[in-house]
Amino acid sequence: MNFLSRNKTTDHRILIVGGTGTGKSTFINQLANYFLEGTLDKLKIVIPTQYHRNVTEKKYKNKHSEQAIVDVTRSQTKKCQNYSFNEKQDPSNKFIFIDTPGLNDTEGAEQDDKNIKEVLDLIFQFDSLSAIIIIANGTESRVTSALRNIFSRLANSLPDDLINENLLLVLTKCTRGSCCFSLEKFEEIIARPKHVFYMDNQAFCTDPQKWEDLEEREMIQLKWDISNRTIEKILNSIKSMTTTSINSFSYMKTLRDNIKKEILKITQNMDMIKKINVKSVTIQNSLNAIEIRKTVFSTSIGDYTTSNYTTSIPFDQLKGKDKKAQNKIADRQYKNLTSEIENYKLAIEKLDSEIRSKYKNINRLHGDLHSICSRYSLIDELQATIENLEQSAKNMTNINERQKAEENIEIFKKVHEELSNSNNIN
Ligand SMILES: Nc1nc2c(ncn2[C@@H]2O[C@H](COP(=O)(O)OP(=O)(O)O)[C@@H](O)[C@H]2O)c(=O)[nH]1
Ligand SMILES: [Mg+2]
Repeated sequence: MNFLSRNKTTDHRILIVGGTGTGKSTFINQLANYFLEGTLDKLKIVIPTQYHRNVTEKKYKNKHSEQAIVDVTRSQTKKCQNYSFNEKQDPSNKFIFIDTPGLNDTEGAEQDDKNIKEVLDLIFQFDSLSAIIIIANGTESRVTSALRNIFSRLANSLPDDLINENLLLVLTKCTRGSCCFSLEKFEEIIARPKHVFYMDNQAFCTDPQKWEDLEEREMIQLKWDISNRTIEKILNSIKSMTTTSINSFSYMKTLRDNIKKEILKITQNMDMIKKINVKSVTIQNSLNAIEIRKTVFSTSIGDYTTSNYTTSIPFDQLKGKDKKAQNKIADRQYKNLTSEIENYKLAIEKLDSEIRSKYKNINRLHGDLHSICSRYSLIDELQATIENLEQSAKNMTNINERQKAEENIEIFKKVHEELSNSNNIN
């Protein structure tokens, strides 16, 4: 079955991802100037920056949510924002760029998860995606852990075809000559991009007052022209790419959701089994007590202080017929409890067999998912879930709540172990 039906479309949706501070917003400003024909004397600003705090284009006002314009170490984009532009030569060609929140930043894993969810939820609303542009700082040689993190989280949820065929890498703050980014490492750790581009979008990053210096201005103008030519190349390469239909995303989402449901059911069953086991132990204790009582009755030398009677008269002082009655009561209780235990055993067996079939389902679903997205790792996802649960358990002050959370973690660890041992899943 081919889930990845590919359509030609004039709406090109391009996801822009990258670590915080790599230059995503600046790249979008440069794009805006390409489409809206901005010049150094009349810059078009769609996302405010340190030197250009006002959005010049009405259409894009209030879109941005840049929080701390001067503080580049903080993630400045909280929500995904779309910036759509029509091609100058052929306005029926629409490019929709999606600026994503900078991930793995100062706000920790939980915020990253929210951000990734935000990105994926947004993608699922479209009907297609044309390309993913990874923006990385070309002056850094290594692949940052931020990029590695974002990518692995995203690639977990995106079809291989999209990553293998529609990935572009834009290295910012550099030219091809001055770039020290290791492409080899990028390919090794992330993926092989279809094309690599180099940009130094300095017009947005330097104080315009300094452009009064003629040489400085010349240099900025040169970089500006090169950036525009690079954008043209980027757009051409996007146009030449086939678009991945969103059907494959939603199918993947369904598979993932079903896996989650099965795991939830397993954990609920395991929790139930645990509770039944606790009850069984109590009943087994009562059974043992009755057993002792029955021995007492059968030897007839019972000591009422150690046995449980339904009468307060010591057993050896009871009349024959009362002894018989007591014996009968004990027998009845014994039978009831034995059948109760039997029922619990059956209930556990049923829950157990349900668990086994859920594991089988997970294996099957995982196989289907893996054939579309080889980077998907259920084990890693479970591990992350466990770490998140552990983190929140640590912050719990209520002892009961904490104990409940710890029991829950134990259960997830068991599921993790069981699935790690499954050949299909690794
Ligand atoms: N020299 C230079 N600086 C850049 C470039 N792109 C971004 N910057 C600077 O890098 C910082 C972060 O850029 P920004 O676009 O906000 O990054 P984002 O967090 O990925 O959106 C800002 O100070 C920018 O001025 C570039 O191409 N060249
Ligand atoms: Mg930004």
